[in-house]
Amino acid sequence: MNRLTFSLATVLAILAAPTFAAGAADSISVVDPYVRQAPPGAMATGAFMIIKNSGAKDVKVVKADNPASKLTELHTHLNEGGVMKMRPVKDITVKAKGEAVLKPGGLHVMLIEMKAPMKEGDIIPITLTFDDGSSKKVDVPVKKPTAGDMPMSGMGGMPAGGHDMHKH
Ligand SMILES: [Cu+2]
Repeated sequence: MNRLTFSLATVLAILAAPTFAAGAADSISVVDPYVRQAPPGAMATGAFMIIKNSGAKDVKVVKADNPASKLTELHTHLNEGGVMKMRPVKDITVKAKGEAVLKPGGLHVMLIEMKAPMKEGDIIPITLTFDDGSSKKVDVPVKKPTAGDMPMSGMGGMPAGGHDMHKH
């Protein structure tokens, strides 16, 4: 009997799930998303996109998730004493009727500990969760980095060993 009750609750929870998708996610659209193809052996890479908010209220992205890496974090780059460093951020605000730009050298979604090598054209589904609990799945294509994409000068000749986390 307990098991039946539990199962019923589970089914109801699943049925109810689409209700939670309504909300902030409805006013959010994502433009030009891409994951930068990680160099061979790199442990981590970044995902970039423009997140637009057509709603009348600010929306915060509080979490990102994806099945291709063990960890997914929201990051930004900060200039600390002339050195660009990545730092996790608690959330990313998308202003009402505005947008948040995730780009190399700035805010990004960090994919840490890739489970498998990625190649150009792979699609990585990234789920963004917003502060009201609603969420949106974005299919993000993998792109090769281009020269103009590299935000940090002077990094090109450095060996990757131990510095993967700081490479983008
Ligand atoms: Cu990062």
